[in-house]
Amino acid sequence: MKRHRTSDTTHGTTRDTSAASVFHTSLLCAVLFMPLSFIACPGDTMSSRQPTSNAASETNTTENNSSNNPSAAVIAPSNFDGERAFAHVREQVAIGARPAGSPALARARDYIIKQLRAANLNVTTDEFRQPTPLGERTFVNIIAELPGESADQLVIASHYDTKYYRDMNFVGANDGGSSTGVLIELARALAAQNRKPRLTLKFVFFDGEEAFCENWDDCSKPNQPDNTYGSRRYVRAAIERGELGRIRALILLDLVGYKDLEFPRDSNSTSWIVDTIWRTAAELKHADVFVNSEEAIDDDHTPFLEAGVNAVDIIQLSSYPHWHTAEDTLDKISKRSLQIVGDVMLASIPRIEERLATTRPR
Ligand code: 1BN
Ligand code: ZN
Repeated sequence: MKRHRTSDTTHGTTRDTSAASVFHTSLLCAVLFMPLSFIACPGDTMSSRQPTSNAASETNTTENNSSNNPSAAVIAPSNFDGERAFAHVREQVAIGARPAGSPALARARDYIIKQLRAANLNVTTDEFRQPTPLGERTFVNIIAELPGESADQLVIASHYDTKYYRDMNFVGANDGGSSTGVLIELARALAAQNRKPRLTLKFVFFDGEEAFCENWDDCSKPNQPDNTYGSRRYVRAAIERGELGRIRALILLDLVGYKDLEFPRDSNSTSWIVDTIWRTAAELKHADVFVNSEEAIDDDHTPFLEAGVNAVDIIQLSSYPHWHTAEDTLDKISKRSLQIVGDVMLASIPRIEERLATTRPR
């Protein structure tokens, strides 16, 4: 595994975010002032944080297509609720350690599926067996679908397993829990919006991201890594169905809830997607979180990249001091961090869809 840091930044100040109530006010205002959508709604933190120069700066870049659709440059109010996301993380952590194949992971799965169905999403599971260094194991990916104007897919994903340790109670509040909580809430928020997505959104909860052996590659063999079991299965199944070309991009979330949130750019990820997300984060005044240092990360996006699919990993690894320790517990997670990630994702997804919908698939 290759990782390096090239620069550091400082952390920003805290800010109150009560997104749900803001969203209701914003929605009412947005409806009333729809024809005058450049007017910021009172109390609408998203609109009031939106610089008026966004449209101009976006149309001047090569990697966006907002010149075809000027409204794509406008960031809609966020209906992502960090409190709900945090409650999902708490429920996952309360289940305890959730390694692949365990009864605890089956309970976590039941919880996730129940939440997704309550959000009116079509939910399916894909169960499969694979050899592992500990013998053959059963894995189950969870897939929720929000149909779009096109059958082409944008996959938004997290792993929901936690790393297996023989002698450690590893509950993975940040590593497994945080991204699962954000993804459940993102799915709810997007399904609750009136807008039909341009692309079909697949919310995928990968099983078996974690290695069974101590380190990521300790027990990997050629063509048989001891990690990324669920994501490799997802890509393999799409290839076998002749549907790989339908997967236009993957947005992967991993370790997204730390109180001192800071994401480097992953240099393995598709650069225009990284640029789109980082620029959107800066417009939302989160440049202190989405920083300009670089790391090269191997994760569930790797099988997608290897298959030629655009992919990005939003991950805080080297600056998370509790990674793969018994201290990766709920007290390390903040609602505000979950809110930031949710807000940036909700604002970035339409821009990524826009670019994909107006460019030719492979
Ligand atoms: C992420 C969270 N990963 C494991 N848990 C993947 C990874 C492993 C990334 C080792 C870098 C190094
Ligand atoms: Zn891990």
